[in-house]
Amino acid sequence: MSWLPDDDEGDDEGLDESDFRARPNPKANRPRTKRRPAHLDAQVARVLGVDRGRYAVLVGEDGPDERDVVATRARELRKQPIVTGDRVRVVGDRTGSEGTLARIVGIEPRTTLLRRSADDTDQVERVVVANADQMLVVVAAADPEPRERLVDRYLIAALDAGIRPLLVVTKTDLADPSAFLAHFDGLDLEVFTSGQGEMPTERIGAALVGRSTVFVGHSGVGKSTLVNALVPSAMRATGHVNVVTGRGRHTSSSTVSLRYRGAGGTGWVIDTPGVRSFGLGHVDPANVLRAFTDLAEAAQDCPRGCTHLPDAPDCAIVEAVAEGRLGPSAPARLDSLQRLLTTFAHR
Ligand SMILES: Nc1nc2c(ncn2[C@@H]2O[C@H](COP(=O)(O)OP(=O)(O)OP(=O)(O)O)[C@@H](O)[C@H]2O)c(=O)[nH]1
Ligand SMILES: [Mg+2]
Repeated sequence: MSWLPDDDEGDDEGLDESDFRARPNPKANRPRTKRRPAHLDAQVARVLGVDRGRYAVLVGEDGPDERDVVATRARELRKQPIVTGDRVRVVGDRTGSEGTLARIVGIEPRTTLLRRSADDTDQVERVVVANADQMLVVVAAADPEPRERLVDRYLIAALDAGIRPLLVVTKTDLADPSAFLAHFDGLDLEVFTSGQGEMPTERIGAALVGRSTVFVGHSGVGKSTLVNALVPSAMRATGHVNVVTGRGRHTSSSTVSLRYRGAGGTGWVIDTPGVRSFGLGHVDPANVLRAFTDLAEAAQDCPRGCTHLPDAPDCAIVEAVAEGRLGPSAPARLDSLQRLLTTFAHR
């Protein structure tokens, strides 16, 4: 008999009489956790996607027996989010044959966790993706109109999570993105431009090698279109943008991880659904500052509680930049930092 039910959805409905009889302490609320098997034969797998309690996982990655397996989650993990990009321990039937289900019994420690909240005051975080080390922020030059504050939000979330941001402006066949891009001059940010018939798949592909890159952006900006160009087997559905509202149709409804295979090597691409808002309720602004290494160092001489904004009294960063101590590119970087902090403060 298995100690754990196959399905994660029920709470205690999986218990039967024999479970109760076997309880060492009938009054204990959670006796079963004590009897949890060690799962010595568990295998580490990569979560590729999640759909209504079922997880598509990749077992034996890069080995001769690499295969896609469908898994459920063990009951003891039912309160923990398991998301695309997670590395999990699986037991049970891992053949991947039609109709079989393996079971996830543990989550490996995460290197990064990209989170968002529904809105900025909401402390409840939703985990978007685990273990990504890059974020490609996708924004359209037009249709839908680009909004720098939304890009700022993604950048803040990335810097907070310790994820390296990249930016791509799509639909350059529809509008010239130069004025929009000027906003991001002061950031250490690799920028790509893409248009119909001239997608920079090789350049973007080179940036994907050896990394796990999550594609984020409003609905309709062309995330899935890019993913399909980079991973031809992906066949992600793409949708039209409503001509009246200028909004996308939320074509992609789930987050999936796909393998990029390019001339220079392989990487992971994670396509996400466009979201209307990317709340920053959980972000610590200190992490944003930390991403601007030299400015963060200067900030050590700031008064306690310094906001580093232009009107902050005795801000050591502002002074160091004004005195030219941080080099010629520092003013632009300070502008960017202040913009991000302002976006954050007014959230
Ligand atoms: N003109 C033009 N249209 C593009 C370009 N890239 C994508 N599109 C179109 O934009 C529409 C939306 O593209 P998708 O790839 O579905 O956008 P998405 O970001 O995945 O949207 P969601 O899945 O809803 O979040 C489709 O009709 C694409 O053909 C481009 O460079 N130029
Ligand atoms: Mg999509």
